[in-house]
Amino acid sequence: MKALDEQLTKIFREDNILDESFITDFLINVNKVLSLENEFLRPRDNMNNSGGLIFLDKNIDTILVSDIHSRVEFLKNLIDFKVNGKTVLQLLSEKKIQIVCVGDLYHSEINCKNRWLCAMEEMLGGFKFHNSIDFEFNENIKTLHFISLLKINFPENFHFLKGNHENIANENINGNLPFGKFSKEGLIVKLFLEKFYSKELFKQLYIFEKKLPIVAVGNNFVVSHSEPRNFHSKEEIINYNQNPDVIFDFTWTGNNEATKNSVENILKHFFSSNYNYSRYFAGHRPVPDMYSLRANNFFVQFHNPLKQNIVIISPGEDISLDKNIVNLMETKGYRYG
Ligand SMILES: [Mn+2]
Repeated sequence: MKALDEQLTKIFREDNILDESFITDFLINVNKVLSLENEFLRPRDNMNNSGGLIFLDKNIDTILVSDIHSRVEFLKNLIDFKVNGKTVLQLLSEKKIQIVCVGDLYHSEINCKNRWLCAMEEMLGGFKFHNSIDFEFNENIKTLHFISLLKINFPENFHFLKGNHENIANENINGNLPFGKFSKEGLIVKLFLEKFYSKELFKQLYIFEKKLPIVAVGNNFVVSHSEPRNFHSKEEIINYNQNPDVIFDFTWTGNNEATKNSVENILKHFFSSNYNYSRYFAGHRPVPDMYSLRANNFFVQFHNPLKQNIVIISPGEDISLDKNIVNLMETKGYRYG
C-alpha cells in the first residue's frame, strides 16, 4: 500500500512526458484486468466478454466521482480523502469501499480553454510547434495512468465508466461522436497521437475505452455518464457492445434530450417497488453548484468543472444530497452520523 501510495503521488507530482513503451505496458495490463473481471460483479455478454453493467457490493460504502477531465489533483484528493478517519486508499486496500467514476477522463475543461485555442493553432501548423498539446496530452496520460493503477490494484473495488470523451479515434460510430468544445479537442488529440506515437499505443488506448462498462447499480442507486436517453434493460446494458445505441444513450444525453420516464423506468427495472427510495446519478452536463435535479427529482447531476464533487453512499443510510455530495477542494474528510 505504501509503495502504491508513493507511485500515485509521483504521478501527481511529476511533469515529465511519459515514455511511450511505459504507457503501452500499463495499458496492456489494465486492458487485461478489464477483460478478466469477476463475472458475478460484471456479467459476461453473449460473446463471453465483460459486459456493460457493474453490480456493486451492497454491503460497503460507495463513492461516486464526477467527470475528471485530466484533473490528476482530483484523483489525488480522492485517495487522500478520509471516511471515518481512514483514507480512501486505505479503505480500498481493505476492500471496505468501492469507487465508481462516471467517466470523461480526457480533455481539460474551462480552466484550460486558452491552451485548447493554442493547441488548435499548433494542429493547423502541422504540429511544427506543439507545446500546448504536449502539455495537454501529458495530463491526459497521467490521469489515465492514475486510473489504471487503481483498477489494476483494486479490480473489484474501483470502476471507471465510459464517458463520451473516451473516444480516442474521434469516431462517429460505435455510439461515439467526435468532440469539440473550445476547439476541436477530439481531432487535435487524434492527429497528435498519429503524428508522434505508434499504432500500438493508439490500438491499446482504443481497446481500453471499448472495455469500459457503462452502468453501475448499487443498493438504491444507478449511475452512468449521462442521463439515459431511453430505457434499456439489464440484458441490453450487459450486451452493450452489440448495440451502439445503448452506448450512445448512456454517454451522450444532454438536458431535455431523454425520453419521458427513461430514468424512472430504469430505477423501477432494478428496484421494483422500492424505486421510490432510489436515485439515478450522472455527470456529463455541468451544474451551477453542488447538484441539480431532473426527472421528477429521481435524476441527480453532480459534475461541476470548477469543483471536485463526489457522492458518498452508505448501505446503512438514506441518501441525503445536501450531506452526501461534497467538494474535495473544500473538505478532507467525512464522518457518518
Ligand atoms: Mn461528458
